[in-house]
Amino acid sequence: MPVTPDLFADEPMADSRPARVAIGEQACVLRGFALAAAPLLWSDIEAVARAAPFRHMLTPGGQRMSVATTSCGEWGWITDRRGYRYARGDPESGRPWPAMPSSWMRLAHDAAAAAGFDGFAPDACLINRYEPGTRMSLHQDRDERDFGAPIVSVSLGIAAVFLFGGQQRADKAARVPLQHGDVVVWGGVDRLRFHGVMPLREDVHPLLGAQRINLTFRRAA
Ligand code: MD3
Ligand code: FE
Repeated sequence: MPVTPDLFADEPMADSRPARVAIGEQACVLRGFALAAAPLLWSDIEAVARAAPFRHMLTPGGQRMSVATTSCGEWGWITDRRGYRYARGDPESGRPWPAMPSSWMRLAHDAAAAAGFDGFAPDACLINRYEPGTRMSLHQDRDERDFGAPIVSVSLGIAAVFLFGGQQRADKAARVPLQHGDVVVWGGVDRLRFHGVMPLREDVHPLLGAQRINLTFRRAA
């Protein structure tokens, strides 16, 4: 068989609209939705991290998280020996979190709308940094006041395998590959499903290097 190099293996689909792939009744992947925005997102992330550096927070049980985190927006997600919660300021600096860029807010709003959730106005963006070997174990997101709002997640950098479980921790989890530029929206009946991320494989991304960054947009308060 002739070996034909696939010139377009890493290119977005030529089709103008990114594919919308349902992974639950009210959860879907918008493939490549953030691809065009990625270079600006990345330079904004670097600016946020200069003002509020990535850090490995402690779980309430005293374990250092392998994922490094920071936040922007009115509220930031934190954890320490006192518990998981949202805080108005960065506990490391005592200053407010950096503002959420308006282009990020628009992107999150438009992704939510494309998934059927109108009027999403996030007041928090948690920024997770994964290096090769880093994982996130199965958990639910329940620190937000109102579970009626969806959560929008943007994946950048090295690809990862997302674990999408059920309402109970023991429910079998589906494996969803997430690539640079993919956006996932969760809401309604899927809002409290258990989820996690498989250990990141060793790889180098042309824009971000040897890491994966995940932005999660939330309505915290
Ligand atoms: C699924 N982050 O920060 S995407 C988290 O890739 C988190 O960094 C992962 O889980 C990451 O809490 C996964 C975000 C996500 C957020 C909320 C969800 C996935 C969700 C709610 C229900 C189901
Ligand atoms: Fe989560």
